[in-house]
Amino acid sequence: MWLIMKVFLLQILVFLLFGGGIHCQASIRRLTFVVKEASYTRLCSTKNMLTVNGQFPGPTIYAKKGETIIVDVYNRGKENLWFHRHGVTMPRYPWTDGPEYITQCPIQPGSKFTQKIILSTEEGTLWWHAHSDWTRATVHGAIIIYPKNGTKYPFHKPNAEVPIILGEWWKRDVNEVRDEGLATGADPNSSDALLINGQPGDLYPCSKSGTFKLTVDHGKTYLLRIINAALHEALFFAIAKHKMTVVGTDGSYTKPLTRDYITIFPGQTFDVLLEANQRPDHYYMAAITYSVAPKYQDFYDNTTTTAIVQYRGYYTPSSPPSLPDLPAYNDTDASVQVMAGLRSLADAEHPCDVPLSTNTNLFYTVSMNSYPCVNNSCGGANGTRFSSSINNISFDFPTIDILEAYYYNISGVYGNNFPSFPPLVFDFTYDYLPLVYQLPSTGTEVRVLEYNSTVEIVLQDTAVLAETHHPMHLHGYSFYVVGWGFGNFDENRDPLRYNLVDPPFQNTISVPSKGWVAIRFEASNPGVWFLHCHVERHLTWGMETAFIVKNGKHPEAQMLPPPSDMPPC
Ligand SMILES: *[C@@H]1O[C@H](CO)[C@@H](O)[C@H](O)[C@H]1NC(C)=O
Ligand SMILES: *[C@@H]1O[C@H](CO)[C@@H](O)[C@H](O)[C@H]1NC(C)=O
Ligand SMILES: *[C@@H]1O[C@H](CO)[C@@H](O)[C@H](O)[C@H]1NC(C)=O
Ligand SMILES: *[C@@H]1O[C@H](CO)[C@@H](O)[C@H](O)[C@H]1NC(C)=O
Ligand SMILES: *[C@@H]1O[C@H](CO)[C@@H](O)[C@H](O)[C@H]1NC(C)=O
Ligand SMILES: *[C@@H]1O[C@H](CO)[C@@H](O)[C@H](O)[C@H]1NC(C)=O
Ligand SMILES: *[C@@H]1O[C@H](CO)[C@@H](O)[C@H](O)[C@H]1NC(C)=O
Ligand SMILES: *[C@@H]1O[C@H](CO)[C@@H](O)[C@H](O)[C@H]1NC(C)=O
Ligand SMILES: *[C@@H]1O[C@H](CO)[C@@H](O)[C@H](O)[C@H]1NC(C)=O
Ligand SMILES: [Cu+2]
Repeated sequence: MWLIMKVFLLQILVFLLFGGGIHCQASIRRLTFVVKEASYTRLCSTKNMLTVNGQFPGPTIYAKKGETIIVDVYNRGKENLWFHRHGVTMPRYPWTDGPEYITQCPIQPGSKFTQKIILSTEEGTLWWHAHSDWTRATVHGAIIIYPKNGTKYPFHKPNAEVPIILGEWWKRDVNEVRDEGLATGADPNSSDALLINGQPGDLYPCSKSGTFKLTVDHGKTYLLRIINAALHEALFFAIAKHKMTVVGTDGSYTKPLTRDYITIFPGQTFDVLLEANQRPDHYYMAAITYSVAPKYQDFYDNTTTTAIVQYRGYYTPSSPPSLPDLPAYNDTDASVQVMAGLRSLADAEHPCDVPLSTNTNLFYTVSMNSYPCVNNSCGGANGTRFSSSINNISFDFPTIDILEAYYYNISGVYGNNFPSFPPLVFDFTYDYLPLVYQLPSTGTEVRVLEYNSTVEIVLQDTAVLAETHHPMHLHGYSFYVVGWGFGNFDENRDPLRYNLVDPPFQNTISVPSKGWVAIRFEASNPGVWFLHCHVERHLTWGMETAFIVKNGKHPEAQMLPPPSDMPPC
């Protein structure tokens, strides 16, 4: 009786000290992110740009599996701001997930907002980035999630760990580049450089002194935590004379996969082991764009970014260091080689819970589109204006976020009729589609999912206007990638070849150019969750929608209440 009393009193004390919901957690880590302009020089020119705490790339967040971290965000910039922790599923708490007008209204200049990072099953590498305009070009950083105390990596502990953040650099302000594209209807200018850890590297003017260097000891193993934070470009990445072994992706472990190069699409992360087992020397690691350079869209960044892997010791380094062999920029077969080999670990400690059957089957086409312009006067394909869509709907952002509209029953903000099937069925990947298919409709439509429904989404690229790859990212969930292929999805034949044993568990998957992917998840995280292409200009043009996942019956299957400091709309 006494003991029960004491426990009860202790619980009251804990409640008073830490508030409800946070039980017995000794200390919650709190970080401060001050968003402000800072001046940076690259490629012989200087510009002001938004940063977090004046750092570029931004600060790395270190955490352990299952931890909750609180970030106080101060917006000292001139623009509205949103923050997203890419790949953190935020169980039952979509409130601070981040995408503009989907889960919250902006953090206005001069204001402060507290964001929770609620980690649950994620382990490995994820990242955070701004989710507004194109500011994520400079406002991003790594999230590194270590195993819990008492558990280990499912591979030999590396001697050191290194974030490798890939990005893009424009000499101009990125939002000016975006605005110019929107004004003319054209493809916005491609970046002036690709970056490794914020630096273009030796092959660009005025860049040699800043080149990122990784110093290694012969015989040791390094865990590279590679993030593609580029706005638009899918990247081939390799290290001269060294192989890489992929052991994780998107915050989830994989069976080891050894490759000469990897393809990493915008939004994805790869954990890769590098063995320093070559002759002591200097070697380049390098990244180039993978682009199918579709008709009408020949803008892509064709430059090469490099960093140096430098062995410690006494030797005469080769000059210049050797460059790795990378596939041709347009080698689509090469672009799917990692995806083709990726398997989740699927062992006792890291089980694979792929739904073996599904009760909600969705088929979403992802397309490039165009709007006509008077006298063909726009800068896009054939004088039109570029657009893009999912199931022929180009998404229109509301002015009140969908989550609050849903939670507070505000009508007229969104519709819940997002089609589960394209309105028109045709040979999606045929080269000579009628021009009338290029015009999309517009709308703010979402799809409502019952709590705990088992969902399959087949994402199908089309050749409407122009085929290309689309790295699709889902918020609130990781999903199992059960199948993919080129051409049109065949509902009779293709499901027979699904991997329902050890499919990879990802949050961003690239729909191959003129191909499809099938993903599965169980809708057990109630809330409003964004689905979008992570090629930033495609997002700007409308390639997105959202899911509303309903509450379950049980209180533990329901959304938590909003924080008291939600930014006003
Ligand atoms: C985990 O281990 C670290 C260092 O070994 C220690 O500081 C920390 O208190 C431990 N955390 C828990 C929850 O046991
Ligand atoms: C885009 O590129 C064109 C051609 O190089 C140039 O004239 C224009 O100023 C650029 N615009 C921006 C915003 O960088
Ligand atoms: C890269 O593109 C630019 C302009 O689009 C072109 O002038 C240049 O020749 C290209 N470089 C390579 C190596 O293909
Ligand atoms: C790749 O581009 C080269 C020229 O840059 C072209 O000759 C080749 O046909 C292209 N390959 C594919 C698969 O499109
Ligand atoms: C379109 O072209 C016609 C014929 O050249 C011209 O008369 C008309 O003013 C143009 N319209 C616009 C909006 O530029
Ligand atoms: C471009 O416009 C011309 C003339 O209107 C038309 O013949 C051609 O098919 C169009 N091509 C595309 C891909 O829109
Ligand atoms: C919204 O409507 C639902 C059912 O119509 C109701 O249960 C809920 O209490 C309403 N919420 C608010 C905040 O009005
Ligand atoms: C998309 O919607 C527009 C407008 O309703 C329609 O004209 C067009 O044919 C549709 N295209 C496809 C491929 O469904
Ligand atoms: C949801 O599904 C899981 C596993 O499939 C099950 O354990 C759980 O009881 C279900 N919850 C509800 C509320 O149906
Ligand atoms: Cu896309």
